[in-house]
Amino acid sequence: MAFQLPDLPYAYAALEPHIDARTMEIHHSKHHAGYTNNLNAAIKDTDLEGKKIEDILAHVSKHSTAVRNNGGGYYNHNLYWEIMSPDGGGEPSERTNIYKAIIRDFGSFDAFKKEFSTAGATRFGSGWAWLCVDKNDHLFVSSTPNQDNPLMDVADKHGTPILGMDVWEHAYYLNYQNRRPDYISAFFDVINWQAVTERFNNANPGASNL
Ligand code: MN3
Repeated sequence: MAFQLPDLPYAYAALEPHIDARTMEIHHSKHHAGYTNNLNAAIKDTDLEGKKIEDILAHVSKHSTAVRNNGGGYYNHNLYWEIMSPDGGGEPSERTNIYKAIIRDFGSFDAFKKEFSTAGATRFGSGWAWLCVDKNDHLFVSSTPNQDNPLMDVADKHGTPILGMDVWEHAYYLNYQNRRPDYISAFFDVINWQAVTERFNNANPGASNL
C-alpha cells in the first residue's frame, strides 16, 4: 500500500486571515503531494514498501537522500495540517496535560512560545521548528534543516514531535514575503492545542501522572 496524500481536515481558506487559501492550496496539493509521490517512487520495489513511515525515518541514515527528503516531507506535513485549526490559537487549557508539561519544562507558556518562535526564526534557510517529547517524557524545543525531523537517526536531538512549524518560504511567502516572524506569530493563532495534547498523551505514557 503506497503512502497517500491525506485530505486537509478543513478548507483551504479556513485558516485565513492567518494563513491564506492560495498558500494552503499550493502547499498541500503541490508540495505535500510531491513529497508523497516522490517517496512512493523512492521506495517502490525496495524492502521499505509497506513499512510504517516512523520506522523508515528512524533508520533514515541507511536510505537514499530521496527517502530522507521525501519521507520527511511526507511525515512533517501530515503533522503540520493536523496541529492547525480554524478554532485554534491562544493557550492550551490549564487542565490539559500539555499545559502542565509546558509549565513544568519551560516555566511558563510565554517562555515556551519565545523559545519555539526563536527556533523557527533563527533556522537558516529552510526547515522546521519542533516541540517534542524526549525518552524521559520531558518536552524540548528543537529545529531541523530541510525536511529532517526529530524522529530521524540523523537528528541532533531525538524525540517524538507533537507540534511542528514549517518555516520553508513556501509556507508563508505569498502573504508575508520575507517577514518570517509575522508568519510565526500568525501560526500561534491557529495551533490546535487539543490535537497537540492528544499527541502528547500518546507519546508519553506518564502523562496521566502530571
Ligand atoms: Mn512545507
